[in-house]
Amino acid sequence: MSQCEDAFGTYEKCDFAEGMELEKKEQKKAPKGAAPSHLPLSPERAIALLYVLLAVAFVFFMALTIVNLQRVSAVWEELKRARMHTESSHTTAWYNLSEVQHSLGQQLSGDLQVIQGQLLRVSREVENVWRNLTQCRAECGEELSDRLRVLAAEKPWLEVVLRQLTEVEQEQSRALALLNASLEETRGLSARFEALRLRAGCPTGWQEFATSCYFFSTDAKPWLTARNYCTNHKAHLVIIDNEEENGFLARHITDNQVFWLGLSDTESEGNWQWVDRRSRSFLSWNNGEPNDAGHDGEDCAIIYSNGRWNDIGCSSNEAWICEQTF
Ligand code: MFB
Ligand code: CA
Ligand code: CA
Repeated sequence: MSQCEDAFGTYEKCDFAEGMELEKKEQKKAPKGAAPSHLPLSPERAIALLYVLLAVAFVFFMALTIVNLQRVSAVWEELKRARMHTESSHTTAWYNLSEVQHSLGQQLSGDLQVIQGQLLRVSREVENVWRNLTQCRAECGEELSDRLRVLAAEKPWLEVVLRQLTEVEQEQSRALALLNASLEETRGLSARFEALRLRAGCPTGWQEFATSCYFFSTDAKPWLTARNYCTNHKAHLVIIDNEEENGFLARHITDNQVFWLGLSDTESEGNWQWVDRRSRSFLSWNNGEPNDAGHDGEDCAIIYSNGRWNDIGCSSNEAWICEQTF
């Protein structure tokens, strides 16, 4: 029987030993440390790997623990800071609260004193008023009864005055009615006068055009004298408002005639003004005029037969035109 055979001829035990024997032979052949061909790792190696894994795990665990410890200590620090901050803010808040309480207490006590003072003043005033009322009741009562006595005595006189006032009021209404009537009559009279005047037209020797009457003088005077003549005849030196009026006047002037206009710049050189001091847009100056010619200047306006105007010295003797507007 071979080494490997047992009594029953099985090869079981022998197989293992044989395997081991084979293994050892293999082992001897294989390089040092290499795993047996049919096992993944040798037990030594597996243990070593285990140890290494354990070590790595331990190191990792330690690293994690350290990191967590650091975080915990950081959080702890933060908590400590927060607690300190909270405590300091509580202290501050508590201090502020006590300050506010103190100032409110002072303010309230101050206000209380003021209100007490005002209440005292009001109560004194009420007392005075009450005293005056009581006193007045006595005096006013007497005064009122005196006044009533006086009024009773004056009543007849007041009734007379009242009657007179009523009569005066009636008189006033009658006077008003008369005034209205006379106003109406005056209106009627002025309308009739107007109609008469329209029918009568312009005064004798005056020319009518549009809504005016015009007087063309036959003699010659300085500008101021001519102006006064027109004023004395309820008129004014002619004022020309438009081309039609200017043309009407020119048609009543012969070639060698000129007439004063109610236009001058005596007051302010270059500012030509009509005698009614109202500004107008219509102008009919001759070419190059007004030129204020000569040593003494020219401040009064004349009109030629062609309807053109010129400025000449106001002291010159010229004919003039008066205008009466109705
Ligand atoms: C001038 C005129 C002036 C005098 C002079 C005789 O015109 O501007 O007012 O009338 O003539 C050229
Ligand atoms: Ca002038
Ligand atoms: Ca001139």
